[in-house]
Amino acid sequence: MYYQPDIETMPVEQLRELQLARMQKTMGHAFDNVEFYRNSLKEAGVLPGDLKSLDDLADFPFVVKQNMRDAYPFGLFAVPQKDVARIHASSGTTGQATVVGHTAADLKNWGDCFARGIYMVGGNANSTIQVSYGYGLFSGGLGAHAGGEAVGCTVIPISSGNTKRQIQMMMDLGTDILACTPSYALLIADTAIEMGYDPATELKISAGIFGAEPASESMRDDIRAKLGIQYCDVYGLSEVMGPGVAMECAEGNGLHVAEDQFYAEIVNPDTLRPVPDGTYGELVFTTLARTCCPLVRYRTRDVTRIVPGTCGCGRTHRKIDRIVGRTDDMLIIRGVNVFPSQIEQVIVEFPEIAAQYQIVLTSKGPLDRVELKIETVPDFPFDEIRKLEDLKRRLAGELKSNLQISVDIKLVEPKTIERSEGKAKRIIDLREGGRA
Ligand code: DLL
Repeated sequence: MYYQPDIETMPVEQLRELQLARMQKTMGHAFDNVEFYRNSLKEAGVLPGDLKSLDDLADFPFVVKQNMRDAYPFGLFAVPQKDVARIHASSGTTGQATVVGHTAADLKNWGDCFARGIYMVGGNANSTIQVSYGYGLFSGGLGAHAGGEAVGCTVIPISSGNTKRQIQMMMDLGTDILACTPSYALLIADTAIEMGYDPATELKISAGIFGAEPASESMRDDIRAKLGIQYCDVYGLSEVMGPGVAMECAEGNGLHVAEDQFYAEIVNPDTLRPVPDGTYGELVFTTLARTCCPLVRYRTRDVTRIVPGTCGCGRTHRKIDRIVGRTDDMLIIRGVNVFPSQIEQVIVEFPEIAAQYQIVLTSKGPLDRVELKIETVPDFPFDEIRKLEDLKRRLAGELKSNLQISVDIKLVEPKTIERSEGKAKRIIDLREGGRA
C-alpha cells in the first residue's frame, strides 16, 4: 500500500524527467528571487539556463550551513513575507542559529512526504500516532504531526518528556505508531519494563518512526525486540525540510528519498565530485519543489551512500543507506580518523554490553585520551572482577585492532548513562579546542 502510488512507483525515466523539469524551475526561482544565488552562480560562471541535464548540476556551486548563518534571518527566502506560513530554526549550539521558512504549499508537501512513511509501516486513517518528538522550532514534532494529519490518523501531539505519562497514554489510547528519537524510544521501552509491563505484548504499538540522530544496528535491534515493532528510520534536516526527506520501507536496507521533492547526490568530501552509486560520501540535496527556501546543492555533512539496485517494495525512488557519520563528526584521535559508527561496529560483536555508550575525549599532555564509557547488559555479573577485567581486555583489544587507537574502557552498570528525551549526546569532547 502506498500513500501516493503514482508518485512513489513512478517509472524511473519519468521520475528523472520530472526531477529535471522541477530542478530547472527551482534554479530559476532561486536565481530570480535570492541575491545569494545570483552572486554564487555568477562567481561559478554558470546560469540557470546551463542546467540541461541532471548531470549538469555537478557544475553548480554548493550551499553550506555558514551561508545560511550569514544570510540570517531572511537572506535565503525567495518569497515575500506574506507568503511565509511558518518558520523553523535549528538549535545552533555553536554560532548563529539558522532559520528556515515554509509556504503553505511547502508545508503540504512536507506532510505528504512524512505520510508516505506512515504507509511504509502499514499505517492508515485507522492508526493512532503518538508524536513524541519535541514540538516547537525543532522540526520533529510538527513534521511528524503533519504526516499523521495528512494520512488522517488520530494524532497525539504529546511532544517529548514525561515518560511515564507517555506509556500511560500509549496504553489508554491504543497507540499504533510511535514517532520519536531512537534514544527516546529505548528510554520509553525501558521505563515501561520498569513499570512492570512487557511493552512487546502489552502495548498495541506495531511500528515506530525513529530518526533525528544515528542509531547503531544493535540499538535498533534492541528497540525492535523490546517494543515488538517494525522499525522505520526517518531522515531529515531542518534546512532541507524536516523529517521525511527519506524514510525506510518494510524491506529495510535503506531509506527511500522523496525523489519528486529532493535530488540527492553523494560527493567525495575531498574532491566534492559526485561518486558512483554504492560509494560512501557526503550527501548533498537540491530541493525540487520548495518555494520559500529553495536550496541548490546543500551540503548536509551526513555520510551515506546510494543503495544500488531496485527495492522489493515497488517504490522506484532511490534509497540512501542509514547515516554512518558526519564529515564534521569525524574524530581525529592522535591523527587517526575515526567515525563513532566504527566504534559501534565493534561494540555490537559483544553480547555482554548494551547499546548505551559515550565516548569521552580528553587531553593527556599533548596526547588525546579516549575513554569509552559503556553499559553492561542487565544479566552480566557486574561484581565479578575477573569477568569484568576479561571483558575490558577483549573489548580494548578489538577496538585497537579495528581502529588502530588505544581506548580506555570504563564498564558501567545498566542504566547509569544519562538517557535522552531528544537527541542523545554520545561524544563528549573535552580536549583543548574540542567541541565540548
Ligand atoms: O533532526 C529533523 C528530523 C526530526 C529528522 C525528526 C528525523 C526525525 P535537524 O535538527 O536539522 O533536523 O538535524 C539534522 O540530524 O543532518 C543528521 O545529521 C541527523 N539526522 C536526522 N535524521 C537522522 C537519521 C532533524 N535518521 C541532522 N539518522 C542531520 C541519522 C539523522 N542521523
